[in-house]
Amino acid sequence: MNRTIDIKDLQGLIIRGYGSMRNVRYTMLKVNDAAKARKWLADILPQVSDGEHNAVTVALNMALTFQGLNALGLNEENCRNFGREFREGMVTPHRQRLLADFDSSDPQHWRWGGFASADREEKNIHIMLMIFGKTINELNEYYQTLETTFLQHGMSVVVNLDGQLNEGNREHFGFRDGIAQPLIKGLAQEGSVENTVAPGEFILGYKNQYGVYPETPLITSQQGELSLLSNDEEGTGYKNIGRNGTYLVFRQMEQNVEAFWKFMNENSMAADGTPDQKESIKLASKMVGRWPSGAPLAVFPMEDPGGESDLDNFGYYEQDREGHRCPFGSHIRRTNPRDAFEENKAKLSSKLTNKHRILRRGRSYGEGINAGPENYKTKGEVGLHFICLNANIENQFEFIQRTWSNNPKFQNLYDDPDPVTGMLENKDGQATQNFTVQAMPVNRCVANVPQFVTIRGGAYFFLPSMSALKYLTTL
Ligand code: N7H
Repeated sequence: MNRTIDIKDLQGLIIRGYGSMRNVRYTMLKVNDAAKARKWLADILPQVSDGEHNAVTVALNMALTFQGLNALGLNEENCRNFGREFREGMVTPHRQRLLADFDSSDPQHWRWGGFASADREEKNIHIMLMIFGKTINELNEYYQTLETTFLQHGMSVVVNLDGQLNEGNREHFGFRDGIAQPLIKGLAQEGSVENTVAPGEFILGYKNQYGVYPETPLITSQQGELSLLSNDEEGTGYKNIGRNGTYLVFRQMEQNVEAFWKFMNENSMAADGTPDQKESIKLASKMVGRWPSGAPLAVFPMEDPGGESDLDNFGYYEQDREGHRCPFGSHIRRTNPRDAFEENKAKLSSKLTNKHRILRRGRSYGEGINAGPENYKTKGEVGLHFICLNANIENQFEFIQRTWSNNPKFQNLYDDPDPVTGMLENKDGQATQNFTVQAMPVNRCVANVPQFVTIRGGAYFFLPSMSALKYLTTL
């Protein structure tokens, strides 16, 4: 039996995306004085939003990198007990290959978190503050009060990244986002059994989809006020600093909206070369798997019903086993194949895919223009501050990115990586990257899909529980 989820000990971000607070600032901090930083953390702790209280005007959550734990004073042995991907970070040569961060997405060019940050001490990121505000003024005001205190406590800002939820929750290509999320078993969330996932997939210290506890960091070398932490569920006798916390993946992904819609327009013209907006939107929606309104193609195959749709209670097995509605290679079908994964029956498919789910908490950055086939010139750079939460970065985020999105052979396809997040900029040799639309009597192959998204920064973080944050102040 799983223990009841201790909502009060979770940081709020695990439970909610703070949708009513439209503005966000991600403040990446470097700790220059451990003792002062711990004092600051102790002072600020009452302001951190937990899972129980839903803040209204401003909210604060925080996460740490591996270097950050060390900089706050967690000793080498205890730091070594954290998950390997987190310890190594997002930018080892191995991980660069695994995530396919090449060419303009190469961590060499990243603005933050890349190879340069690993080498240059002043660019090391230790703590990320996630500051949410209902209005931009409320956010700025709250930020000012925080800034005054963290600067006084020996911390410096490496980078500030602002973001927001665009109107209608549309990401910059023009599609309603943030709809599909797994529901956590044991929380009062209503939804289908297929979409309800064991808490241990998203929160450390609870059983996961395999019925076991996910690998969790333990305090094996005595330090700090250990009574603040609970015992390891598996009975090792050590304290579990991971319990009620999780890992957080952050990727700054620039979106080339002009390239996206120009490609859709060029590949949807009528035989005589005249543009066809409707077909352009249809092709883009086939690539995403939902229409701009958010309505899923698996349920609305012919046209966008319009409005705003948050429909998420659907599968592919019964109504779309052949991919004629929502193509196998579309972004949402391959990042969550739901009940139709490979040749498995529905129940088994759901069981397998639920071992690779993520909680998405990202937000857009740059000015939104509500893009479409005739409106694709953005005012400056735009993109997604992609954030996801998972208990095991390798089995969840990295698995989705590598095995499902980057894989051109996904679900018996041939040269088809994820059109949104899997395309390479420079494909080797003669090979092309395509997008296949399954159809009767023949499939349509849309050839030479370019890369629409470029990685500009990123890092792996640990999102501690409220009690683990408190423990860190006692080191
Ligand atoms: Fe994706 N997009 O605008 O095309 N994503 N995504 N994503 N994504 C989703 O269902 C987008 C990225 C997932 O359960 C929607 O809420 C863009 C990464 C998953 O059915 C749209 C970027 C990863 C889902 C987009 C981006 C994922 C999902 C539909 C980057 C993981 C849920 C709205 C710039 C490695 C699938 C919705 C499900 C949905 C877009 C990144 C994963 C519109 C533009 C890096 C699991």
